[in-house]
Amino acid sequence: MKHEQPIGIAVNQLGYRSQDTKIAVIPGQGGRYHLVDDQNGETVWHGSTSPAIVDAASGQTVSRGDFTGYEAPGTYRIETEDGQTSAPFVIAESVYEDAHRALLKAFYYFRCGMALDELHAGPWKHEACHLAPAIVYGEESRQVDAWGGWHDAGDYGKYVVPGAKAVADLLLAFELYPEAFAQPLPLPESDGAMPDVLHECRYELEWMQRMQDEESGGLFHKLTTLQFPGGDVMPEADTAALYLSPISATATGCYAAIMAMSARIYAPYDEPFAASCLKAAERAWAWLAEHPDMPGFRNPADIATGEYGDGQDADERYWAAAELYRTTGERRYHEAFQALAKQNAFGKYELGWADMGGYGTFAYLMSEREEDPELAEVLMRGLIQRADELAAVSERDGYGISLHPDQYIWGSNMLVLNHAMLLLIAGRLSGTEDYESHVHEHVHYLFGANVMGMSYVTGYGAKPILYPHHRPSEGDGVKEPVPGLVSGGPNKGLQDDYALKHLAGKAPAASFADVMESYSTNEVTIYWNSPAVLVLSHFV
Ligand code: G3I
Ligand code: 9MR
Ligand code: ZN
Repeated sequence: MKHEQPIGIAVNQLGYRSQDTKIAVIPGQGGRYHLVDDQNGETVWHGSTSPAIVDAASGQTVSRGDFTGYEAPGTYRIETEDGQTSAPFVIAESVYEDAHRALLKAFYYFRCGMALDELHAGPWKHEACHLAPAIVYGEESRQVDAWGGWHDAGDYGKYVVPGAKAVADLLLAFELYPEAFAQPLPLPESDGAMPDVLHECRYELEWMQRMQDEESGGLFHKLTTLQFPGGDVMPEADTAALYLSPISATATGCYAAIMAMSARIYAPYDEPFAASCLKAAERAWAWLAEHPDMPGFRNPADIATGEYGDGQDADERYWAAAELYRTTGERRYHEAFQALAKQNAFGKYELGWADMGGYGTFAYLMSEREEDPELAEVLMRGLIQRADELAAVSERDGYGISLHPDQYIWGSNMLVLNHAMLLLIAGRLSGTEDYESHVHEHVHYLFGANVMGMSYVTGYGAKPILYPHHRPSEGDGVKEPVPGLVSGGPNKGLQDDYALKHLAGKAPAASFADVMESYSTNEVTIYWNSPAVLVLSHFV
């Protein structure tokens, strides 16, 4: 069992790109500090920190040393006059290439239903898993073969809603930054024609298509065993019966959205697949129209796996309408979008698995159809307002990020990355660079400039997390965890036994433990990786 080390000067452990914002977070009152060449100990630059502040999320007194002005490549450390020294870090032209590839490659490691071979998985290879057809819950004699897709997380469940968020981030990343995906990963499917990010997403999208009920067009909410398997069970050893949980409107809504988005993005590469996506989206939309008032999904009494419950499906419908409109230009989808946009019951700028309105807003704003400039204007203004709010919180935060203390919840790193994503897209759509430095600090936080002094990505940084809640990493007999996985991060909610016992009383941003047992702080998921891929795409 591992505990945090005493925390020193926090830096981005991957290093800093020459032109980026560079801020070291220094415990204590601050004062003069030096940037020292790590090889020869010579001071290359010195400065004075900002006045110390009490960081609301950690309760620590910290000051900030801004050495953005120093750009020369090399390996350095920060030293203060009261004797503190940071870990060494680089300044270089590029620092994120390997991490970006690993964050994307992680999706291959999450694959279900095929053997991961040594050529592509190295020591983390394993046999094929979860190939048995699934029993339709409540119709025990009916089975559906929904093999494939990605495992959700440290468990082996496959859930439509978080899968849609993950694919949305990856496809958006590709739409916004195609050049970031020019190199092969490689994957078994790499063909030099279609970028690997699209191959990887297709693996999940084809699974989702198997999750669409042939009879009604609605989406089974999830495919899981009844209970979670033990913490070190490899996927191929998890052979309990698989069940399809009942159809939900949230799953069907975000499926319609992601399929419509895919129809557009895959069209230049694979016309038949794109056509199958559009057909799937239209069928799901028809189901939604026939089911205007669905109760939110709840786990059936004897299914204990992840619920992804969500009583609000208007945001998923809003996203679906936006994507269907953007892809087809059909008036009926535009009208549906206009009507849903009038509702105030859901957020238009949220990018989580429960609240997906932000994807609808992005799709509408990125569409070139311009049929309702007034609505586009309102949505754009709201986006800028949200970005300004996030920037203002970041300005006051000791570590330069946009989370309020009460936002250190389960998967807080997703919020960090979603916010960075929103800042990037708001900047891009409004043509301002005002948010850029805040985005840098969110990335620096992920890779070590945080209260724990840890990189929250396995395998990356001088002090990366080592014991994620991830069954293959626990069960495979390989010392190092599967690389490129984003940990959930600090969660003040104390929602597992380890956290209850060991983290009570800690500040929100310090409510984290790099131990396997702590699934509510240190699990990994596809939808915590996906916004990291998008954000890093901006930097490669
Ligand atoms: O939204 C409320 C917020 O209003 C409130 O202030 C805050 C205070 O605690 O809680 C917020 O809700 C939290 C919610 O996540 C936010 O998304 C809940 O407390 C918290 O319990 C909930 O956690 C979810 C967790 O499952 C338990 O249901 C995580 O988001 C979700 O990522 C996680 O997903 C699990 C799957 O079930 C199974 N597979 C692994 C996966 C990752 O751990
Ligand atoms: O491993 C499970 C993890 O993927 C989930 O996020 C988490 C919450 O639903 O539950 C974990 O499983 C734990 C179960 O809920 C309680 N017993 C211990 C399990 C961890 O091995
Ligand atoms: Zn599997």
